[in-house]
Amino acid sequence: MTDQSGERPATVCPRCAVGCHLARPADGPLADGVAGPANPEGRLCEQGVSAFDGLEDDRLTRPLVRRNGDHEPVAWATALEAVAERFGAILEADGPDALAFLGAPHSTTEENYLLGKLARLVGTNNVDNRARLCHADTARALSDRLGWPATTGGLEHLAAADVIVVAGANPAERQPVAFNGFVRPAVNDGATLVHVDPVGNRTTRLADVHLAPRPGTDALVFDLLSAHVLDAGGVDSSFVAERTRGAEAFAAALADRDPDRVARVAGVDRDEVARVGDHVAGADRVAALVGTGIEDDAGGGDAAGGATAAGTGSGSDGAAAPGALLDLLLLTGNFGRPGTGLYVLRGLVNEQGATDAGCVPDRLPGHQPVTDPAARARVESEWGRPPPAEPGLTATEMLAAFGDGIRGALVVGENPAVSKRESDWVRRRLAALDALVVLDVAPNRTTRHADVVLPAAAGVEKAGTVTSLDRRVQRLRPTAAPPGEARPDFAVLCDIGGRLVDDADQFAYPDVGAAFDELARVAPTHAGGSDAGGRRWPFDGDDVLYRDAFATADGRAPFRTPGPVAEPAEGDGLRLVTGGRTGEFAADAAAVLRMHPADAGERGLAGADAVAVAADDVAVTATVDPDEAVRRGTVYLPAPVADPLLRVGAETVTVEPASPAQ
Ligand SMILES: Nc1nc2c(c(=O)[nH]1)N[C@H]1C(S)=C(S)[C@@H](COP(=O)(O)OP(=O)(O)OC[C@H]3O[C@@H](n4cnc5c(=O)[nH]c(N)nc54)[C@H](O)[C@@H]3O)O[C@H]1N2
Ligand SMILES: Nc1nc2c(c(=O)[nH]1)N[C@H]1C(S)=C(S)[C@@H](COP(=O)(O)OP(=O)(O)OC[C@H]3O[C@@H](n4cnc5c(=O)[nH]c(N)nc54)[C@H](O)[C@@H]3O)O[C@H]1N2
Ligand code: SF4
Ligand SMILES: [Mo]
Repeated sequence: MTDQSGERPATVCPRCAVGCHLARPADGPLADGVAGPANPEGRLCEQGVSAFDGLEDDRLTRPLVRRNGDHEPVAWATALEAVAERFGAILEADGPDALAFLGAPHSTTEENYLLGKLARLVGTNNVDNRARLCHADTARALSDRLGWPATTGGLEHLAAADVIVVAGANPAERQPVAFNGFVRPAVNDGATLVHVDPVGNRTTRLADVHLAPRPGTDALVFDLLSAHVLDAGGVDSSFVAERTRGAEAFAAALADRDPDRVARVAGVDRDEVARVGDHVAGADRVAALVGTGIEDDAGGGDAAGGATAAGTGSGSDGAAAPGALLDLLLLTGNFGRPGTGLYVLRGLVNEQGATDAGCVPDRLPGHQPVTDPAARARVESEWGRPPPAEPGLTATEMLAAFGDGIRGALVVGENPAVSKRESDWVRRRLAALDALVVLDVAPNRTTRHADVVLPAAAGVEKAGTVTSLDRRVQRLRPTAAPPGEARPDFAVLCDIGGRLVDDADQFAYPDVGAAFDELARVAPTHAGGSDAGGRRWPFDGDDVLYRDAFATADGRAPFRTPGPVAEPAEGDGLRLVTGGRTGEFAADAAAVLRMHPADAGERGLAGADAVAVAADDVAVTATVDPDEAVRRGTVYLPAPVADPLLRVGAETVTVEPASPAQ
């Protein structure tokens, strides 16, 4: 894999989980696209072409240790000794569960595997990766009901779809190469695109139908579609009989609902839902693509699942919307064939791989429960000792326990001081630790709190594998040496492991490939994968999951039993919806407030008017963009602009002309 001239090694774009191939620019700042499975014509999006831009600026180039309040550059050996000493003292005084390991959706699968192994050999399951939470509800619905928390088919299979439903996502802007390379051609070829989003966006422009439900009511919309399919005779009866469980109870629960009332609660037009239902019932193949918008915490206050002291990592009934979408696909037999199934539009480059590798508190590598005796035995035969049997804390729970039950943390490639919504609270938690060790490519607000800062190589400077949003395991190749003394996370984690665990040989790998081979021996996802470059897991299966059976105990997928329909809580003000990302690495976004022209008119507002968008005593200013694609009663701000509102948990906002005097 090289660029066209055959000279510069190509690697995988570090910017998102589509997995395009690219090479370092020959001259100038812009990366060269290289043909790969996700970008067969070598196309890149704006983010991808800038993947090398600024990479040399503002990097961590030397290990730092805090002495008398200030960070001092030290030799690697000194820094690593400091890590061993501080974590060693915590282990001795408070035991292994007083440590937290936070990784690493930017890091390779092998690096995440090492982080999980390190935590477990130290003696704790307190290991998690933050980005996992972006799609937590969808992943949970998939693993609970179908078997694997992952996209069921390949991007190229979308060519076979007759109907594509995009819900709570904006792939035209967030995963542009996948959208333009696979969704757009399918639609141009006649597939029907349905966009479910309270706010229209660039994805909507290609859609045949736009359903704009009240935020948070997607489950009701998908259930309405299922009810329509049941009425219209669109059920795939043999699929339902042979491959599922609980269809009768599901149908009975839907039959108990008054569809007019459900449509009113969801704020959708029944006839329009019926039209979409007819498309779905009449199609041979339906695929659904979902993003962060159908997660339980999407919409207003906490769009990216911020940390709260209560801990929101698990246990809620949040998977209603993805669950209802699965029901619709099951009812219509839309799994196990190309052009069907559920696609999780994952964000960060290796969100999928970090989870696959076991960088999660309740799962060993390959999504095996930490409580499963066979999985525990497989791991023990490689690691020399069994992992702890009780699931550990989620990232959110760990943060809440910082300075309390948790005394020390190793943070790999995460920036919780920014990426958690309640950042002031998070900063206090970080400051309350006895020992914070941060391994990162660049200084950020989290490194400021660290006792030890370790400089990491960036994605384009290292080897290993990452897994795309459609389960493709792809090799990274170093395109340049890391600056200064920065080293790949892999090497650093080996050094830390060698100092922290009793059996130092467990972290003596000749190369990254040896760790991949070990992962392939313990993780069913990666079994048979020593020659994995470019294939999808499971390597011993085929590209489309669940051709003949689901990966559940009896091979069947259960329907859920829908509960009663609650009336929407009608608060005052306009419902705030945001999209995109904030944080130190987010692109600049224009401060434009999109709102329905009627909502603008009621407030005496016209296009380009300056307004204050406020909740509690927090306000941001923006200019009005009247837009009929925005659901009435809802307003849309880019997340970077909405950040101050999101931080106070605003779900609804008031919009008033900005008073120039202030
Ligand atoms: N250019 C660029 N691309 C990126 C990123 C980036 O920062 N910049 N980040 C990457 C990352 S980490 C991620 S996680 C992905 C995110 O990718 P997406 O999930 O596609 O991101 P958003 O643009 O936030 O889209 C969420 C959509 O959900 C809608 N929404 C809000 N509430 C609801 C609801 O209740 N129901 C429904 N149906 N929709 C709702 C919003 O209006 C919005 O259009 O993007 C990745 N790609
Ligand atoms: N306030 C707010 N919170 C958010 C979001 C938001 O938009 N606003 N978005 C949410 C979403 S969608 C996501 S995915 C998460 C992202 O949350 P985070 O993963 O915490 O945030 P990032 O800024 O993507 O990256 C964190 C760090 O990884 C480092 N890094 C990059 N590559 C490597 C590497 O190879 N090795 C190491 N060691 N470090 C590396 C970067 O320098 C950066 O400091 O945040 C969520 N939370
Ligand atoms: S779509 Fe994603 S992987 Fe492809 S070039 Fe853009 S940011 Fe990179
Ligand atoms: Mo994300």
